[in-house]
Amino acid sequence: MKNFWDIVNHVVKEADIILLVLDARFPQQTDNPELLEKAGEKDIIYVLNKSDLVTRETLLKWKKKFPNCIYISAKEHQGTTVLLHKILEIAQGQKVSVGVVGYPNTGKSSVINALKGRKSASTSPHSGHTKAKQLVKITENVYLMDTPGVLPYMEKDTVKLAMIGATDFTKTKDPDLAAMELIKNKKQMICKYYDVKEGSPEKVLKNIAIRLKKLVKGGEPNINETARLILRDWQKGKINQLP
Ligand SMILES: Nc1nc2c(ncn2[C@@H]2O[C@H](COP(=O)(O)OP(=O)(O)OP(=O)(O)O)[C@@H](O)[C@H]2O)c(=O)[nH]1
Ligand SMILES: [Mg+2]
Repeated sequence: MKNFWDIVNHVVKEADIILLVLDARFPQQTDNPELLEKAGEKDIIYVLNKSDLVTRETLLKWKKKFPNCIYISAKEHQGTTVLLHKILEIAQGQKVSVGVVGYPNTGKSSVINALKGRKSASTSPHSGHTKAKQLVKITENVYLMDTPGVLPYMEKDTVKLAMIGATDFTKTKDPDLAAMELIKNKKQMICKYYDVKEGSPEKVLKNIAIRLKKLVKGGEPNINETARLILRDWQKGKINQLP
C-alpha cells in the first residue's frame, strides 16, 4: 500500500484548488501548515466542517481567525451551496480539480458526498478510513479528489491526536490521558452530557465511570474503559455544545 503522504503530495501537486478540511470543534489543532506550504500559490479554501456540533458564536469567532473560511455541516447538508459557489467562482468556467485534504476524521469524504448530493466516497467514524485517492465528478467542470487523512510530519502529540479524533478511540495508547485532556478543554459540556459534578479532570473521569457503572472487580472505577467511551462519544459528535 502506498504511503498516505505520497498520495496527498500527488493530489496537492495535481489539484488546481485545495480544500483544507478542519474540524470546527478544533480548527487550530487540525490546521496543517505543512500542507499549505506544499500548496504554494494555489487557491486554498478552508472548510470548517462539523459546524452542527458548535454554536454560532464559536463559528463567528473562528471566522475572524480564518478570514476566508467556509463553515459547513456535511451531516446536515448546510453550507454546501456556498462552498460550491466559491469553487465555481475560482474556477471561472474552467475545468478544475479540487484536492480535499486534512487531518484524519475531519470529514473530508463526508464533505465530498455532501457536495455531490449523494454518497460517493466511503466514510466512517474510525479515523484512517480513506486509504487511496478517489475522483468524484461534481459538475461538468468540477472534480473533487478525496485523500487519506494525514498529520504534519512533526506531529507527535498522541494525547492531542486522540482528543481531536485523528487517532481512533479503539487504538489510542493512553486513553486516560487523552480523556483527561479532553475533559480539561471541554469540561462543562462533558459534565453536562454524563450528568456529573464539575471537578478536576481525574475526579470527573472517576465520577463518569461510577455514573456509567464501569467498574473493575472490587468496585473500583474502570478508568481505561471509561476513557475510551468518552473519546468514542466525543469523536462521534454525541457530546456537543447544542442544547
Ligand atoms: N456531526 C457531524 N459529523 C460529521 C460531519 N462530517 C463528518 N462527520 C462524521 O465524522 C466521521 C468521519 O467522517 P469521514 O467523512 O469519514 O472523515 P474523513 O476525513 O474522510 O476521514 P479519514 O478518511 O479517516 O481521514 C464520520 O463518523 C462522519 O459521520 C458533520 O458535518 N457533522
Ligand atoms: Mg475519508
